[in-house]
Amino acid sequence: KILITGATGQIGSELTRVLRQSYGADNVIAASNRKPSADFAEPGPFYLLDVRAGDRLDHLVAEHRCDTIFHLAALLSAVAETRPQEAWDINMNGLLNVLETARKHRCAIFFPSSIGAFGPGTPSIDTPQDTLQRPTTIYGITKVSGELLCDYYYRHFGVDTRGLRYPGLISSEAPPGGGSTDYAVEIFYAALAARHYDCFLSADTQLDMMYMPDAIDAALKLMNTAPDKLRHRNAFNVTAMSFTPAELAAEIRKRIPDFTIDYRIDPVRQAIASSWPRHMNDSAARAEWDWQPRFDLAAMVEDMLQKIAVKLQKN
Ligand code: VAH
Repeated sequence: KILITGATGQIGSELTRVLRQSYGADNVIAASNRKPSADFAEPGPFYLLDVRAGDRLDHLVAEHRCDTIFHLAALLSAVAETRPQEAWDINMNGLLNVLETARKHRCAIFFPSSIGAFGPGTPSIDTPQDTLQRPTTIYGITKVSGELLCDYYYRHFGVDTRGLRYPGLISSEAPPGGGSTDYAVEIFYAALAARHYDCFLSADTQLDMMYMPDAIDAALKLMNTAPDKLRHRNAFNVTAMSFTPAELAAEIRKRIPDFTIDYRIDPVRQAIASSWPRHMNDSAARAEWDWQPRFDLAAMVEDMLQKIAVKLQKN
C-alpha cells in the first residue's frame, strides 16, 4: 500500500488519481492538511494529516501497512520566503518524521527536490548532476538538506529513498500554491478568460519546466527502477523543456493571436527565480533509469489550452 502526503496539492492530486487507477483506490491512502475538493482524484481513503505530527503519521502507516510513501507535503518557494521558520518546520521536521516512520516500518520513500536546491553560484546552463549547491532561499535550503537527509537514511539505515529535482511544474488540475514558477500555469487561465496576462517574472527569465503527466511518469519510473541500477538517489536532475515567459507567450499566441502579455515584476519571486538554473543536464536520469519526457513546449501548450478551456466552460 502507498501513502501520499500533500495529496491535495499540485503534484499530489494528479499522482493520487494515477496511482488509484493503477493499484486500486483502497491501496492508495491520501493524506493532507486540508480537505479535498469535490472533484479530488478517484474516491478512496483520505486522512487529515499535518506531517509535523509524527505519531499520527506513524499510526497511519502502521494501520494501513504502507510500504511506500510519496512525501509531497511542503511549503513552496515564494510562500516559504514569507514564513521561513514555519517553512523549515514543515519541510524539515515533516521529512524527518516521514524518514523515521519509513525506518521503523521499512517503507520506500519518494522525495521531490527542486531546481530550487541550486543557487546563484551553480552553473546555470547545462547544470551538472553533481555540482555546487548553495541556494539562497529557505525553500532551497530545505531541499538540499532534504536531499542530504534522504541519502543519510539510505546509507545508515538502509531506507530506500529516491528523489527528483523537479523544474517548474505545469498542470491543468490543482493550481500550484505559492511557487515562483506559478506564472506558467496562471498564464493559460488569463489567456483564455481575458486574452491578457500580467506576468510577475521578467520576459527573459529562462527556467526549466515540465508538464505534470511527465512529472508523474518520472516519479513512478524512478520508484520502479531496480535498486542496483541507481548510482545516484537524492536527487536526480530532470527536465523536459526550458523557456522564458516571452517564449511561452509566443507559443500561446500561435493559438490565440490576440493574446497580450505585460510584465509587472514581483521582486521577491524574480529574485528567487533568478537564482535558479536555466537549463539542467539530466543525463544521469536518462542513463540510470531511462528518463524521457513526452511533452515539449508546443505539445504542453496545446494540451493545457484544451484542458483549461473545458474547465473554464464547466465553471
Ligand atoms: C516552487 N514551483 O517555486 C516550485 C519549484 C521550480 C520551483 O520547486 O516552489
